[in-house]
Amino acid sequence: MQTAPIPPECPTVRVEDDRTGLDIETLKRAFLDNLFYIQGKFPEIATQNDYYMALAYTVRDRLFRRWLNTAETYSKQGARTVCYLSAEFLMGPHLGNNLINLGIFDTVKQAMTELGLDLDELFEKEEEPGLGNGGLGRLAACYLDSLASLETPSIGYGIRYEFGIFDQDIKDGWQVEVTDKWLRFGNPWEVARPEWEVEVKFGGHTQAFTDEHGNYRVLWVPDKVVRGVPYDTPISGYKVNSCNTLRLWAAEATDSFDFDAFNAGDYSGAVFKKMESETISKVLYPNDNMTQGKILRLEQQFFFVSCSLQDMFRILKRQNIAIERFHEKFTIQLNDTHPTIAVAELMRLLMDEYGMEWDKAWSIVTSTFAYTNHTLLPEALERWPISLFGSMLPRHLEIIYEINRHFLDDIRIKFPDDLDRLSRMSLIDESGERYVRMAHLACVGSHAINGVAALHTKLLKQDVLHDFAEMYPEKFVNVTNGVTPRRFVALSNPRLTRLITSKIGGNWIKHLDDLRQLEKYVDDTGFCSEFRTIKHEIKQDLSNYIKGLYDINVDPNSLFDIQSKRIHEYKRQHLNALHIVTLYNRIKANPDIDITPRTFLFGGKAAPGYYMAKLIIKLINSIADVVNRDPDVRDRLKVLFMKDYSVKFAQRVYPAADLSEQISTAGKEASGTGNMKFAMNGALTIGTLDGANVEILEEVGAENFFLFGLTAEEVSQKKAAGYNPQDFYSTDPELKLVIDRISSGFFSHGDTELFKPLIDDLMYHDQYLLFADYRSYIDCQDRVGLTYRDQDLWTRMTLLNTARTGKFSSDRSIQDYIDNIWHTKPVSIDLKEYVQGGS
Ligand code: 4GP
Repeated sequence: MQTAPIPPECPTVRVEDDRTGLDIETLKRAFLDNLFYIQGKFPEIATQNDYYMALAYTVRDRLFRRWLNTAETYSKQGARTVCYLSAEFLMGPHLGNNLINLGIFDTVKQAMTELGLDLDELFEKEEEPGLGNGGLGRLAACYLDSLASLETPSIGYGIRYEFGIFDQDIKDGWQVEVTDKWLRFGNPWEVARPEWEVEVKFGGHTQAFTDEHGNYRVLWVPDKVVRGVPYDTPISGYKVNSCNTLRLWAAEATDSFDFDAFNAGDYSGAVFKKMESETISKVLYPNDNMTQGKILRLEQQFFFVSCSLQDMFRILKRQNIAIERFHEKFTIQLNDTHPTIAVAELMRLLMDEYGMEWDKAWSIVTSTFAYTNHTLLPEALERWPISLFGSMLPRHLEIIYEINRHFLDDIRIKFPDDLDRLSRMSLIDESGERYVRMAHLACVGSHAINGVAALHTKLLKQDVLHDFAEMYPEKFVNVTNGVTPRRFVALSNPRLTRLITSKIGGNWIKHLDDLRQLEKYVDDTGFCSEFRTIKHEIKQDLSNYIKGLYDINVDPNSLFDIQSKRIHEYKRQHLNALHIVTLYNRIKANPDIDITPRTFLFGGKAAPGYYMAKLIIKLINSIADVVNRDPDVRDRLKVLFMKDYSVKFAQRVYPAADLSEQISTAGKEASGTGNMKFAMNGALTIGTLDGANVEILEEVGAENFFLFGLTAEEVSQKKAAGYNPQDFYSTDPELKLVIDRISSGFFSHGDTELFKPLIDDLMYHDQYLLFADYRSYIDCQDRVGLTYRDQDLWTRMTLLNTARTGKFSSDRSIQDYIDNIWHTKPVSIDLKEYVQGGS
């Protein structure tokens, strides 16, 4: 690559110490400098937002040196790189996390204090980039943190949605969606790189021709071209110099104005074209574990995939690496099927743009991709109607047909005369209207396929991808999810972090297995009492916060029973609600009953089009209205739906929990990651044998876990045998009373219609087996209540939970991906001085 020569008269420019220094005085000076020169303010007239921005730039400066060093080193070494393709990255606020990773949290806090500012207040000012829905997007963010911390060259590729996940308001108990304008005050963490923009084609038709060597070639003549502009965000690693990149693509019109139309007086026509192109990256689809099948969604997927692959070719070129070595340079992880069109797009680029023949291209493609499945729910399996697909991506449809032709031949050879199998496995669903099956394309085009917890991978092989497991047993691996202890312990829970570090040193933040050393303090009453005191203080903080937001008193001495995650029937927030009503009924029957005081906290968003999920929110709020006001309850029960759950808010919630509700129907939750965050922070889990709960139980020990409910196998058997929820309703008087109370309008001002859809669904279908698990759940909750009364025992159990969650660090997950799928090597980065110009 050509670099511009530096004129000889140019003076030597050192990268200033004020932009790199980590001591308190330098940080203060740099902060005031940024306030003045970037925000254009001095302290007397600066707002809290100005201060936040000035601090963000101060921290960003410190990252830049590491970022450029890292890029330069990777580039020089041509290092093998993980490309993590994901339609979602739910990053959470950057500031605190970067302070932790740079090891300057305490210094910066002190610097701010000396300037009369409160770091926690500045944190509150950060608009978090909510570019994801839930588990899948947050996992991608944890993985970027671990990739950098493990010094692994990597790029996260995704979409820079202008509007991320909606803000949630609650009005009259119902969820109301509000547009998320996260970019309103600017984003100090990103850098636009318009010089690396690419063009993405859509629609049109294809033309076959013979090239000058007599080879059959195909030309795609699109009818629309959109530009993708990359925005880069530095991703720091924990106490290493590595700083990787998250590259998000924004869509822009090729010419922001159609001047012909403009000159002809058609101003709005000219602007329309621009608007239409930019729609592609406008908004995140707000569904979790569900597809909506909208044309714009497929456009988004193809848009960011094509941009990212073209970017990889640019990198290859710059590093002088032959196209034939694409798969040696890059390993691409497909985060669910959302980026799966990459299989066809890489084929197209290799063949149509670089003239490679089919077999060679196919071998590169299948050596490059690996696919992670995140859900077993049928409504989440992506398939696109052929007609829609073909009109948007005509060349890709041809390529998919050709992949399918080869694939069906392979099946015929391995399983002769099995027509059923052919139609089950085909990339094209031909049972009615014809569809492209994206999961099948992902399986065929990848060399590795993984589920996200042991049980999930087993069920994938048994059910959803059974045929593929028979066809390609060697492709299947399990990689159990993990979460980053930097954000979810060190940053979220500084008190616990200090206590642990005072006993076992600070290495555990990087090597989470070291937490095992805490086990030796389990009989140390001094330590246990500190552990307990800390939990109490954090609960007090959350109570104060809640009081400020909702004007509700919650007692930090009560058991904090928390369920925070997306609202979904399979996650069974309504089972939790049935438990609350059960306790309430017991109090109504006997107001003097001796029960353990509890605070029930819920958090989570419902997809805007998911009626049942929204009704569950309304039900929780309606129960809260009655229970919180009833004098018979005497504050022994408190129920609160915390609105607008976000990463920022989650960081307050995990450390304050006593009990973590992980109560999905067995066989439905692929893994869960909230379950891990709660357990690390010393909450006990009440849960089914589902997803990663199984492994959490294995690690922490059955005696430190509240297990209930049917197993995945029992669930299937029950359904196969003809499950009738009314058998449970009519034989369990407590259940009957709960359902009758809700149906009678007791929680809805006498309105018997409001919750009817929910109740009828439970009475006549109960797809997620709430009634079948009700008794076991209630009995288990009774054990929880009793155990909580023995605070010594409870603390011992929570301590052992924290001590035994080392396995659930995302560092372990990433190491598994590296060892079993990516085969990358760490590249350590030496920090060097930047001196430019001069002689
Ligand atoms: C989620 C799964 O529901 C959750 O169990 C898992 O922990 C998470 O992915 C990360 O693997 N799936 C989705 C989705 O978010 O949209 O399919």
